[in-house]
Amino acid sequence: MSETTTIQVAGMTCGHCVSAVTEELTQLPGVTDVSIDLVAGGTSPVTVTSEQPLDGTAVAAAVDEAGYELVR
Ligand code: 9UX
Repeated sequence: MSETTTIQVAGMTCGHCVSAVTEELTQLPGVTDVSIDLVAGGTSPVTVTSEQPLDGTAVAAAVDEAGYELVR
């Protein structure tokens, strides 16, 4: 089974930002794909595909670690 979770992340403005968030989220247990639709300078939807439901606290920590803001 795979789960998809879409979160909103603010503060990304370029491809390097996207890479940073992707790398952090990819390290979470069971994550198989991260897809980011960059809205430069705005709030970007981030879709995470995982083999099991994500731990919201871990997701928030990963986004924070990358240096961006989880909006929801
Ligand atoms: Mo370049 Mo993206 O400083 O923050 S990594 S704009």
